Amino acid sequence: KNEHFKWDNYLKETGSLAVPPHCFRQSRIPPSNDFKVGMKLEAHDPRNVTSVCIATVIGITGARLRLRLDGSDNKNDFWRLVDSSDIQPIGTCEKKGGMLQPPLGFQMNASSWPMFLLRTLNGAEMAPAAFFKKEPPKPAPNYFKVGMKLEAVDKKNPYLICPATIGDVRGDEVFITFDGWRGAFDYWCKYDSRDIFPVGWCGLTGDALQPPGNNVSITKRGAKAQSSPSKVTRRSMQSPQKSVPVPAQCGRKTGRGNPPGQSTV
Ligand code: MLZ
Repeated sequence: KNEHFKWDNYLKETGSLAVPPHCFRQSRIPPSNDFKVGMKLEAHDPRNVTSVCIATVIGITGARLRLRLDGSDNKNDFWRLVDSSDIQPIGTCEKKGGMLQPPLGFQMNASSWPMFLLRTLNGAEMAPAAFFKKEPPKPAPNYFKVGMKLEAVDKKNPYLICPATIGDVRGDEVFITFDGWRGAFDYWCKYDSRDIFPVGWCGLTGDALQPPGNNVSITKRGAKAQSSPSKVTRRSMQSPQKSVPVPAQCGRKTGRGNPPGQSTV
């Protein structure tokens, strides 16, 4: 599938290492995805995580499901791994003494929720319990190192998994930067986030790994300069130093190791 992008070559070209698989909260062999479009399940509402809602599988992508909450609109789809603790078979909530909730932004009058729930579950194709896989254990501690490569969900375009580099590490958090893109997509997350994967993950799941952006720096120097955005940002935010009065803007451009004019969208 990912014909045009080869991790092996890319790691060599950039003189970089992959984050070792044991660092991630992901199973070594990706779980099989047995779900089918149209099946229903219970899911935590991403916008209101304490409530459990009914969701429908709208799409299948690698080891992930594209989900839509019943009674919600089509603008708030979200993606979950089949071994995510955010999803469970229908009936789980009730078994635990909980109540299924309308999603945030329920499109009907709140008073119509009980009847809506009844109707949405009536004759629904419920995803069998065996399709839900156990969430892998949390590795301890944070073994990530700056400069290492991985595959990461682009949170602004969550259907995309892209080549990324660890830009910084602080406590149990890691800074995800996307190769060939400016900082617009970067984010901090916990080292045990379910949105980050070892190199080769998409190749194994059949998910489409995006190629890096247009402005990949393939030199070791470039990769190194790219690897510590927080330091660069901090430096660029300081007032110009006495000895070298370089404008902040200029410092940032050179510090990022990226040529100007690359797109962020
Ligand atoms: N704005 C682009 C997607 C950019 C993806 C970047 N991922 C790091 C588009 O909508 O095509």
